[in-house]
Amino acid sequence: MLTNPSLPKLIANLSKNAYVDIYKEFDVYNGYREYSIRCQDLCERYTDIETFNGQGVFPILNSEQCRFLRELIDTKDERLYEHKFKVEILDSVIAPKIDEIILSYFESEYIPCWMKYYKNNPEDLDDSQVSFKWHCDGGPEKHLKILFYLNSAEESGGDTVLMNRRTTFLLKELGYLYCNINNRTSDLSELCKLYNIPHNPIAASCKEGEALIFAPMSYIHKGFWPTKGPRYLLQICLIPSTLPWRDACIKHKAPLDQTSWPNVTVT
Ligand SMILES: O=C(O)CCC(=O)C(=O)O
Ligand SMILES: [Fe+2]
Repeated sequence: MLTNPSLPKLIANLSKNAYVDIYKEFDVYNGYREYSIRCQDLCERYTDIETFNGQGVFPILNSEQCRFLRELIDTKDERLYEHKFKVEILDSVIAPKIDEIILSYFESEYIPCWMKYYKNNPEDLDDSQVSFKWHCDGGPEKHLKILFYLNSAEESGGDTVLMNRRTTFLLKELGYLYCNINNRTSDLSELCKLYNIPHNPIAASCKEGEALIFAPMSYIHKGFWPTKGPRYLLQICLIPSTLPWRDACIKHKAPLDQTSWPNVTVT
């Protein structure tokens, strides 16, 4: 099992240009920057809500919807993998309020590329889980994650913690972000202190039915393993799309999935 790397090891493994390499890989070589501009050019919708700055918590689902989704996870319901059912669920969770926020962020249509259902139990705590250590996700610069909390952070003791854009940028420049995955740590306070980087973790502390929407390349974050009871979560990853998501999900097959968009996993 991995243990937290000590400060000297953390420093020795800083990887200065790693964030530039990620940008080059996805946005330049794989064409995501051009693609996102093309999606913007083709977009026929406009929202006049104030531009979403890349992170926020919004009340979206009611208790009935949360209970329904928790039961599907508990029973590992086979319907979760069925195309029609996936679209029905997406329809109910991508409510008009959230659609406007997403639209204002991408300035284009978007598609959910995958959705994951989680039930994390306190007793399954596993130190090697890399999402529970400080990181930014790898991918195209402009992508979004939505974490629907299907029960409250207070009830489970689990959470998602983020630091602001400035700290994230400084930790990219320092070479912590996108360093070797085994070198991630769940405590950055000492490293930040040493390099004069503001250490400002804030827990999202979502209530049941609230959604944390954030740009996972722009905000360093980590999950916090539940301590009191299971944490139920639905996580959806979004990228820009030339077509509205319903049309795209219906017309095109997803990579890695023989059936349909979006890929679904239950853990
Ligand atoms: O589980 C969480 O709260 C965060 C998950 C995460 O950061 C990830 O899956 O990349
Ligand atoms: Fe993440």
